[in-house]
Amino acid sequence: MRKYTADVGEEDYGGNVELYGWVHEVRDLGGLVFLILRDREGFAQITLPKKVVDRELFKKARKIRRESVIRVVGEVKPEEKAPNGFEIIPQEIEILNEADAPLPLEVTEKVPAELDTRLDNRFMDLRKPRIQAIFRIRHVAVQTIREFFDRHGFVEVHTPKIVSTATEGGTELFPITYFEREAFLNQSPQLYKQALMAAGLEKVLEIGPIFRAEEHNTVRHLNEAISVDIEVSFTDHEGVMKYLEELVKSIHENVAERCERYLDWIDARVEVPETPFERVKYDEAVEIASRKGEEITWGDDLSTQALKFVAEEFDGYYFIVDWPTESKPFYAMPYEDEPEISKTFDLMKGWIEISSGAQRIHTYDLLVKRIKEQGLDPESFGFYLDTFRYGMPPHSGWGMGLERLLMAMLELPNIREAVLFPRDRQRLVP
Ligand code: ATP
Ligand code: AMO
Repeated sequence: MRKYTADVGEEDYGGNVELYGWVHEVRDLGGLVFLILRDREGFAQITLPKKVVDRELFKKARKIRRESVIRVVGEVKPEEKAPNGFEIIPQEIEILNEADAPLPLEVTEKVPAELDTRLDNRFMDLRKPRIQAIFRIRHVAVQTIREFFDRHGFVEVHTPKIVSTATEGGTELFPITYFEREAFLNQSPQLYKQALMAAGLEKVLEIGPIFRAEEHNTVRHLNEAISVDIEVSFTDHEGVMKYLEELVKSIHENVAERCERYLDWIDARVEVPETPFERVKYDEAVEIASRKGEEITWGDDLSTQALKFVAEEFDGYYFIVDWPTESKPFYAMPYEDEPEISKTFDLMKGWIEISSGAQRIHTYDLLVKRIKEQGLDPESFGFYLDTFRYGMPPHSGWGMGLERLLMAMLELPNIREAVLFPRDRQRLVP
């Protein structure tokens, strides 16, 4: 019977199983050869005592090169000294594809490798259980996001990634050639998800790529990331913050529950955060950071150092709310009675921003005014502005970097660890 290594158990003792995988290790002790077979779910020891197994099979096994792909059929026997308490005495070993030698990267991790070397040989790097685990967990996180919003009546959408305008001030755009015209890779589905509020979809979810021409090389910036975006009509920023904190909690719960094996592989423990998350006002954050010696001009974005000072005061996830209107994009809604402050929030874990969002301006005149105040040209927002003229409901939303969340939840030292094939300032291949 075909099985994954992790599914072989006591019920198989004495019977035959069929396994497919890679040759992780070959240990030749003369009269005894061990092959360690690795598949998607773990390891199995294939034991070949010279006196017991077929002679040809024994000769074949000791010559198999590491990382070759094999199929094994054999009898399962309990064996205390083997990885999962069992070994397989093979009747058949079929080499489906022999690997070349030497290997470009050591999958057994007996030799440590730099991140760059690992990423250059990412397909090999991903064979390591503790690396692959991140993507098994990522899958569960994405499933949870879909389940969560489906349960809450959201419609999952896909908006264009080739666009004509910027949406987020601050970060740069990647220009592309679109036939005779210049176009850009989208930085955020912002304008489209708002347009869908005018379209009457009311609650939308998008999980898709965002592209940002960040020049700098940091552990938390990618040039291509996956953003989880929502937009919701007839609610304010508090309304969408509730979705955000309940979602983050739900992702932690599901990962803790469904990913035990993968968490073991990376030696991580996931603690489910309690909701509601603490709300810290921007003014309070400024006060904390100033007290600790960081110079801040009211109205500016918080520097990395300022955020590090603030992070010392808060455990786990917390929101920084009520940012100065001038520090946020043009679409953020100012408070009616205090327009220099906006109905905005960033979700933080430590000093890293996980998500940001806001209640949006939904009236045409105020939006045009804010676009101009930010030094932008309303002309270039034609299609977007039209959606505000013929019945735009009040609405709010946020965007969350999926890799940022994984980085926070799994305490990854570098955001690149959460991406299969990361794009950064230096890296375009593989
Ligand atoms: P966003 O998604 O809004 O870009 P972010 O977490 O990437 O969120 P930034 O606005 O890019 O945040 O940067 C947050 C803070 O970190 C800013 O104060 C910025 O000056 C600082 N920062 C940006 N790049 C670097 C860098 N390479 N090294 C140190 N600090 C940086
Ligand atoms: P913002 O620009 O803050 O907001 O982006 C939202 C979230 O996306 C993630 N993110 C990144 N992750 C990795 N590398 C990057 N270079 C990168 N840039 C952003 C972060 C960030 O919190 N339109 C608004 C969202 C909204 O208001 O709905 C926006 O794009 O996790």
